[in-house]
Amino acid sequence: MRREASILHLDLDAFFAAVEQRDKPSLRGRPVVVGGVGGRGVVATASYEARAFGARSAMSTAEARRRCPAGTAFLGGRFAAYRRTSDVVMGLLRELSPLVEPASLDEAYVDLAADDGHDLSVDGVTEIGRALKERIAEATGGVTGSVGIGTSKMVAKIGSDLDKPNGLVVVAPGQELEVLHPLPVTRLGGVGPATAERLHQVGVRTVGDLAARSMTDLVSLAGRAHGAGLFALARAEDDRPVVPDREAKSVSAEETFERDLTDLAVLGREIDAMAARVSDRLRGAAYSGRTVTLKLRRYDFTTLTRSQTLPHSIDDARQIAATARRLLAGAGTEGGVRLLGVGVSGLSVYAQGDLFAGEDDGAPVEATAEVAPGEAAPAEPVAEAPVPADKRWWPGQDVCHDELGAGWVWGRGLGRVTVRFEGPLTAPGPVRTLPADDPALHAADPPDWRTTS
Ligand code: TTP
Ligand code: MG
Repeated sequence: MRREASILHLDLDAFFAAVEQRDKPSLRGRPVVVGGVGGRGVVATASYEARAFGARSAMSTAEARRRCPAGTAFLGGRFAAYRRTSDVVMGLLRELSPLVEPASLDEAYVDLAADDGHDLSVDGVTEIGRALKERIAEATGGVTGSVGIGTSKMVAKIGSDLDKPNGLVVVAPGQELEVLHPLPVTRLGGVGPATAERLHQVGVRTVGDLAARSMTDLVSLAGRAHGAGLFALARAEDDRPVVPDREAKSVSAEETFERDLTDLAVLGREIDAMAARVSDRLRGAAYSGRTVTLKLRRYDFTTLTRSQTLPHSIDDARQIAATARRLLAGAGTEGGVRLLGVGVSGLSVYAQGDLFAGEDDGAPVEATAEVAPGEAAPAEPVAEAPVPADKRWWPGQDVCHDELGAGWVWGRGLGRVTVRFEGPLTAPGPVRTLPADDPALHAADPPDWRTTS
């Protein structure tokens, strides 16, 4: 561990939702949920206003709709806008140090010791964090971030999460255990639900409880490598360096079983859980991939991999799981399986609107934000045959109308589309309902939030 608190971790607050609120002034200060808007969609994130009602990442959108009040906006994702905002933030981090390691679109580590201009005293790094937060909010048009600074990556990351949103936590050298030990073990990276369950069963709930266990105990609970890792983390021992510009080539998850498994149904459930983890990580980094790989170690330690390349990129847990299950069925489970892994490679960055493709169940969807008095009412879905033209539009999408200007899709009924005409630099704007096949209405690029650029 370092002597100085020289590792900074930044995590933007409610990132996708914050970008939506920046670009859609009528949604500022209101509950916003970003994710799959179709019948089986999943929440990517919720604004803090929506979290107050219980909306959370990875919850089904249907559940979030039940929890959130009328007036909550449910929007699809606009990855081009998120990536552009992310690039601006990563640029600011690179001004602080040449050693910046992006961990996802909204998260990065910075090694402050790699630039000798910095005062690395506690006061010095506190000022660096404060000034950085201010510059981020200004450069992004109001997206805020939370910063943690400490002697290791683990401590910095835990710090950035301690006082969200818009937090700044500096863990002074020597104070690591005081901060760590009261926290639940699930706050440590690498303690998933299965490990947490096993730890709870033996009375380990906090990191402090974990630190009280011997290495032998932890190895018998979690296996050799994982147990040793937990032992170190509970003591705040983490000497992982900040590695600049690590570009993901694949995203994978794997699991070793305590006993060899043969039951296809049980293995199928394991695959589903791993596919969900892979999908979360892909989405967090705004990637999707075309090749799904299954890794399988048999009872006799022979290891094989099987992969399938699909015609288009995917990030959806169900599609990843379905492909991996097919690969497993092809490989066979005779004799028992000791380890399974699921990975996605051949990664590409999302195109705008791709995010939740494949989840559309054809039902009319709209952002469901309420309309202020005096504004045009949104389209009621009308009893007529669905017009394919309305499939082009999805809630939250950027559009431009030849006469009415720039705006975003507020909702689409059968054969109609409702647009709110506003942008990041305008006041909240009016909504208008148009035919979905209006030739004057076009899909558009994300608006620029900077007045000069
Ligand atoms: P997070 O940093 O985990 O979440 P957040 O920024 O929305 O909220 P906060 O950090 O304030 O708690 O993830 C960053 C973005 O990644 C998030 O805005 C949306 C996306 N994401 C998903 O698509 N699916 C997920 O399950 C999670 C957790 C995040
Ligand atoms: Mg975040």
